[in-house]
Amino acid sequence: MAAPLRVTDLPATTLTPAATTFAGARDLDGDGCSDLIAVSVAGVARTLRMYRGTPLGLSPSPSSEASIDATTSTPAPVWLGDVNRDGFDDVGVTLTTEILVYHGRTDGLPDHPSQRVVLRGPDP
Ligand SMILES: [Ca+2]
Ligand SMILES: [Ca+2]
Repeated sequence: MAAPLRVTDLPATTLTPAATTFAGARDLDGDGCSDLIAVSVAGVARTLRMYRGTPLGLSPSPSSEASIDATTSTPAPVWLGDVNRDGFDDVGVTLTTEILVYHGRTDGLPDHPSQRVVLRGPDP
């Protein structure tokens, strides 16, 4: 009987740059492989990055990225499904009171969000 495989025996894939929060697995670019999306925080900069899934596994380097115009300390990415029904999965970044929506496309992430959704409007 073979010895059980330990996690530390597996080759490691290190994401660069380091990510703070992440979400997987949907297909942002529509190539049939699920992708990883991650947010990194460096000083005042918040960046959303896509790490492409491939038949050989997850790429350790981002294939596309978008800056997040927010000062929230820990923006969190979330898959939204295909909100605009164009065949590409879409990504949201949750901030304190709003969600920024990035529509998927063959290039991966667009440079800027396509929509800003305020979670709570003014009281009636
Ligand atoms: Ca993909
Ligand atoms: Ca879509």
